[in-house]
Amino acid sequence: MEGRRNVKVGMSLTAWVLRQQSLHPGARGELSILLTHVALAARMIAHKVSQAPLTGLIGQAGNVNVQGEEQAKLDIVADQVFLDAMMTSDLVSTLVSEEREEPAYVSEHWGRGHYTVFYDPLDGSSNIDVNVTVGSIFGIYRHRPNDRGRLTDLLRPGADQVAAGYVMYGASTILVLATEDSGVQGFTLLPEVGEFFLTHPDMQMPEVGRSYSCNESRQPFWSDEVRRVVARFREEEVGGSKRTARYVGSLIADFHRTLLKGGIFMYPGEVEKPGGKLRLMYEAAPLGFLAEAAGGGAHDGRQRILEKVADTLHERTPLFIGSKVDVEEALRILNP
Ligand code: AHM
Ligand code: MG
Repeated sequence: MEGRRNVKVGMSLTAWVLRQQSLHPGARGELSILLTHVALAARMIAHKVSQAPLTGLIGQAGNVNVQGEEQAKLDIVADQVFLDAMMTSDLVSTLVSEEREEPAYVSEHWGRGHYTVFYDPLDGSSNIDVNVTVGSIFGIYRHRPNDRGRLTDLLRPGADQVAAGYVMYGASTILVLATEDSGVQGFTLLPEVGEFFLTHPDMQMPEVGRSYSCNESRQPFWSDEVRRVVARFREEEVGGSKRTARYVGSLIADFHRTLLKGGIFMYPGEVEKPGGKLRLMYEAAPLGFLAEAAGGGAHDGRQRILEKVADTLHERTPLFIGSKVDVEEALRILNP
């Protein structure tokens, strides 16, 4: 594919972004600049996460966010860091964060920047206190000519994203991203140098995997179809051996493993909560964009994640994401 030419392990993120831009004659470089601001936010949040036990950033802030969930101190810090990094790019008119009920930055600057960014600044933040991997997730949309920042302008299908990705704050800090034609590329941060370097070029999800990933304690709340899906993955063999269960409870850690090793991650809807837990615009859609770009699949059980159009900014969606064959198998059981 055009955008993947000359991708070399070890090249810096900055060089990769410039290389991508050079493959698109006529590009104004705006998305390139925006991606370098995402990387800046990633480096700053990585630093805050790694120092959190030393700087008093462990624990809850005492507030409840729009989801009705308690905010960790680092949720608030990461949200502000991400917001500042986007605002200083001067390229974004609208920001929608998991931590903010309303879109930010619309009225002052609408029309000046050509992009809307949806983001979850620190997903899985309940894991911070026990030093387990957390992540930031983002999805970027370029405005259409008649967009004015109305709700309907913001709520577009994930297939419209021009770039999406995540940052994983784990043993290493890894930024995984894809643009429309770049393929999925993974960069690892060298903190002493302050730069990301390409370590995972052209990531492809294995067609089938050996693990399944879901919170099985939710079983009493599932429909019979969802129970059958999970039972199938629990019991069937792949390549002569049984699948194994893997669930960190931190979406980026579970997705990253699925991207590298294959398998399926599921957060299904429940009988009383048909939308499940995860949010479409800043969790499922960016990861769906990456999964499909890596040859995998992402579905809510009835519809491709990338085709879904939300009615509200913080809408939830069931999610079945991972290896193509495994997602298709889940769909066959859900839709007999
Ligand atoms: P958050 O956005 O409030 O951090 O919640 C999302 C997290 C995901 O990281 C993870 O996949 C899921 O919630 C785990 O939920 P559960 O504890 O129900 O298994
Ligand atoms: Mg989240």
